[in-house]
Amino acid sequence: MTGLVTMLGSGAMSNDIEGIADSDVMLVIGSNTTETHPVIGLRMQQAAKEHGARIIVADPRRIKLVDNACLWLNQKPGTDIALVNALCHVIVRDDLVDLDFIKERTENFEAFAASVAECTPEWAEKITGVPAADIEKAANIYGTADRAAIFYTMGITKHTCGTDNVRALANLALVTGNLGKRSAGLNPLRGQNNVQGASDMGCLPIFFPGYQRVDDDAARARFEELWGGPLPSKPGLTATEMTQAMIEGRIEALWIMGENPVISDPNSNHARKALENVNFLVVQDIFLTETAELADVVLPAAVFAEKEGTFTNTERRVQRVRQALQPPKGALDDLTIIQLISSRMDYGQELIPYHSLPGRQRNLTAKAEEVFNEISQAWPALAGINYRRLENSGIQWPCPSADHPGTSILFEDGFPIGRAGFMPVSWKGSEELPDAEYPFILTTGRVLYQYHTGTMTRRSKVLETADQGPFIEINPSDAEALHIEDGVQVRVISRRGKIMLPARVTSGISPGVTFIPFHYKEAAANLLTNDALDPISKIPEAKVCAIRIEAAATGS
Ligand SMILES: Nc1nc2c(c(=O)[nH]1)N[C@H]1C(S)=C(S)[C@@H](COP(=O)(O)OP(=O)(O)OC[C@H]3O[C@@H](n4cnc5c(=O)[nH]c(N)nc54)[C@H](O)[C@@H]3O)O[C@H]1N2
Ligand SMILES: Nc1nc2c(c(=O)[nH]1)N[C@H]1C(S)=C(S)[C@@H](COP(=O)(O)OP(=O)(O)OC[C@H]3O[C@@H](n4cnc5c(=O)[nH]c(N)nc54)[C@H](O)[C@@H]3O)O[C@H]1N2
Ligand SMILES: [Mo]
Repeated sequence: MTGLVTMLGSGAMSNDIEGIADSDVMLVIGSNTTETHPVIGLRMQQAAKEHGARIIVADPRRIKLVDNACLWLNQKPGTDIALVNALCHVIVRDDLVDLDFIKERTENFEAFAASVAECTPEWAEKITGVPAADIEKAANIYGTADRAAIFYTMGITKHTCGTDNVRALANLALVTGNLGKRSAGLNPLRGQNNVQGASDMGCLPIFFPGYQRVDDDAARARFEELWGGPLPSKPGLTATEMTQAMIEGRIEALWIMGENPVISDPNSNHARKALENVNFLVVQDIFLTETAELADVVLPAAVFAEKEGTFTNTERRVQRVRQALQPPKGALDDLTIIQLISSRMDYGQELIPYHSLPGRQRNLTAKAEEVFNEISQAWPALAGINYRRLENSGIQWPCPSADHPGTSILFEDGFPIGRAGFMPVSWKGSEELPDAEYPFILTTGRVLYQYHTGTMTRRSKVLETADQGPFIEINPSDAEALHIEDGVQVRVISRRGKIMLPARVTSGISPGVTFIPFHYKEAAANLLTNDALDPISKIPEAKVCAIRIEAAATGS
């Protein structure tokens, strides 16, 4: 049996952005869409205002999209499985299931139905804090819609139960037949501009390009032939597993390209210690970041506007990027840097045969095109795409042949590996929960004006002026009990670290729950967060840890 999540291993949207306009219902869960995917957020708002689409928001904070929603499920962080299983419970109980779809395209329905039999809305209310009546209402709205789409992002995945959260959502889409049709689907909105392209290319320890597993002998044989050499058959470590490996001295040298883990990794004190334990650290970045400051060698890279290639966006659309500027003196595009280094290692020139030689900027386009042609040989889903076809607009994969128009909606003609299996999941709490000493839940995330560790956005005067800097959201009742007023400095302490920052007192967050954006090095949320990992995806639990809050005027 193949689970839908395995088929969606790519993490891409099953549907397209254009289809948002015609959705009847959108369940937006763990995604602050208007701030983190503003273009898509705007489409959702338009769909609600102009086409009467009904939006259900499931988020522990009153995000802006709640203004356009018919229902806000204000759940406690880390309780999504209970919530989603209860939605499925009602849908099965009230016969809102799509039986034809279940019979023709899925398997394991009986086991799944049995697994949600006990997940009543009343049970879920106790765990999530969402009134049972609202869960009934949400299940009814989603379950009776013709075209219901799910959108989710980090509020779902950044948990020790992140994989199971996604499986629960996949079950919900399957049981209502909301896959393989327009304006529906299961839609994780990808984060960075080209994170989709990076995962497509195999920037994951278990995959060659195109999600072909390194431990699959047939796949490996194809790549060994294409690349003309032996390849490892064992998956490597994920970035998050590397932290522990560095602490234990199992990693001697590390080459970091375009990441700033000193600020972005959970439990930063631990992450910094790990990086300091590496004998030889190379950082390749466009700026001298906090991580680059720890490096033995810093390789200055060119920015996106200074290079050639393609970006693949969240709806699987492959698009050309063209050089608009020359890089500053000393900086090179990432591809050329990699080529220069590999040509000085064992590889020699032979295995990196892109015809334009390293360093020759003039030939960047030719070189990037050569790489692209190799990609279309390596992965059948891109076989039909080439630079000529990308000249004027992007193409959505899979695009298996030169006359194929690309695919805006996945699974329209069925699932690639036969039937999709329901994957029953059961709720269990987050790894670190509040107690007497650390009584609040901290969840973390983003704001509109800043991008992650701020290396880029914090250099922009316009953004820095518009943004209000670090803050912690606290419910008014908690603030009152702690004698904290809006705007005053507070000290926030977890088992791993402490920071100082101003309080933002708001009823947009529930009692007992707090939120800190992780952009600010002067009040780095990740000094507090928990680095416990999801056992399957190895994603850390950035969205739930336990903290204590003190008025900064008291104690030391
Ligand atoms: N302005 C801006 N835009 C960005 C980025 C940025 O840094 N700045 N980063 C980009 C990247 S790489 C990514 S991955 C995306 C991330 O995009 P999002 O996932 O939308 O961003 P976050 O703010 O991390 O979290 C989203 C929401 O999850 C909610 N949440 C927290 N815990 C839970 C929970 O347990 N359950 C549920 N259901 N919700 C929860 C938070 O309240 C928050 O509103 O944004 C991308 N876009
Ligand atoms: N507490 C908490 N922590 C989180 C999250 C959360 O929700 N909560 N979210 C997590 C998520 S989803 C993400 S994606 C990470 C992001 O974490 P990071 O990726 O570490 O954060 P960025 O600040 O985006 O770092 C990207 C770096 O790439 C550099 N760069 C930009 N363009 C180029 C280029 O063309 N070439 C090279 N070589 N470098 C370039 C930038 O200068 C920057 O230093 O943070 C994670 N950390
Ligand atoms: Mo991300």
